[in-house]
Amino acid sequence: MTALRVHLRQERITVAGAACGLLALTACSGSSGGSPSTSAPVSTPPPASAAAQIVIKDFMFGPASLTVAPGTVVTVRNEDKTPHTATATGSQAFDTGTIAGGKSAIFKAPAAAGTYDYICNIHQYMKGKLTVR
Ligand SMILES: [Cu+2]
Repeated sequence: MTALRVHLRQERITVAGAACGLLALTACSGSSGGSPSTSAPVSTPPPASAAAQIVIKDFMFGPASLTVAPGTVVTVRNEDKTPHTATATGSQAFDTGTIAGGKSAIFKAPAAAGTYDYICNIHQYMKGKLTVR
């Protein structure tokens, strides 16, 4: 009656959906009955939106407006020769510090949903917007 069991399991997986990956491997992968595919400490592979990038080029942030999930690690790449920063205004929710020309820095998006304006501290007319939701 393995077929029936597999069938039931598939239904469960379908219902469990995304939660499946978060729960321990036992819930999802123990079906083959034999060799427990251990390894892989559950470091929860991040969802697709968990990495984001801002590129600074010609004294502009690109994209000028970026939406990310809370806590997303955002890489800021400076493709200019001039140093820049990506610094949240007001809230001071994040700040890359000075990024030398050709270098990158990262910051973590705030945990709180909202819209965060940021600027380059060195060239304060450079403006960007980070939306967290
Ligand atoms: Cu700048």
